[in-house]
Amino acid sequence: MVSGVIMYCKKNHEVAPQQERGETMTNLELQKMANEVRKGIVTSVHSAKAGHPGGSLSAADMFTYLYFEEMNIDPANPKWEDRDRFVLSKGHTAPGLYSALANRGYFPVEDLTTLRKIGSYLQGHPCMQETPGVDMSSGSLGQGISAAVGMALAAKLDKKDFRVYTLLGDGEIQEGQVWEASMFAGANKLDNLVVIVDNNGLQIDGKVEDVCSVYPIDAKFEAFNFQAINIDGHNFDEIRAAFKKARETKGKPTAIIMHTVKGKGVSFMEDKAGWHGKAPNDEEYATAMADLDKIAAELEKAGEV
Ligand SMILES: Cc1ncc(C[n+]2csc(CCOP(=O)(O)OP(=O)(O)O)c2C)c(N)n1
Ligand SMILES: [Mg+2]
Repeated sequence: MVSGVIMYCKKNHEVAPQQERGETMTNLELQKMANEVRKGIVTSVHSAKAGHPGGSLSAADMFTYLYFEEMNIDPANPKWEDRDRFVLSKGHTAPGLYSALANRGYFPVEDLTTLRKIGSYLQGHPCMQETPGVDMSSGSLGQGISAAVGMALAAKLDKKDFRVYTLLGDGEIQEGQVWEASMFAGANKLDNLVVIVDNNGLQIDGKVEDVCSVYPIDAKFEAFNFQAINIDGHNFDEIRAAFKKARETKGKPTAIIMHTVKGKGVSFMEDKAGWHGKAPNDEEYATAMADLDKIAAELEKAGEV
């Protein structure tokens, strides 16, 4: 099992597209990989001395599932015409996307420490011209979902089978553009589109319900003619089942509302709005990595039982 995970990490560009692999990773392997993705997030943000760890860590399990199990992609051919597309609408959580892409073999994991540095292809927000595997530039909240809807419509018009996934923050869905895009997706029956909302409950200034409540999220998407599915975003069984249901549902797009913990995996960052956009100092970095090493050891032990 472990060697399988290491293969994903180390052998860049040697993993077959998802369609050829089928469901290949166990929950334990996914958990181990998500923990590696979290290490990459913490390491890159620490190295940059800036960036957004909280919302990257809450979505780490989702990034892992998308890139290692769900999407039909080929790291050796990032521009493959028929690949599934992913748009990180909450672009500030680029460290999460970059860590998943690096671990999946799009570029070396070692390059994560160049995050936000001058001349690096890993800028603070995703740039499709610079970074292999990034399908859409993003960062201005609310806009990514519109691009994703356009891609899903293009697939339909071109009679292509690829699917489109987009990840939004729960604070982000306060943007009006999100609902304009959703109305269009529902009206056009874009069943090749999955909108994922990272419902970690926090935005920059505190709780989403205190700043401007976004609840209920599922009923809002249903009103826009989506299928809405609520899941625990840290549970791979629930993630797997939601995507299966989305793939099987015809005639409407799916919204997956995943309940998560902002900062998940790093004890002192969990559920703290203060870790939305702040880098750990050297001491905090050591604690964060110790937390993640502990989780890795527990997962290793679980595999031996
Ligand atoms: C249009 C726009 N307004 C403001 C910002 C600045 N900004 C970056 S992240 C953020 C909060 C986002 O919160 P949420 O969507 O909940 O993200 P998460 O909790 O997943 O990090 C804001 C206001 C932005 N990037 N774009
Ligand atoms: Mg949030």
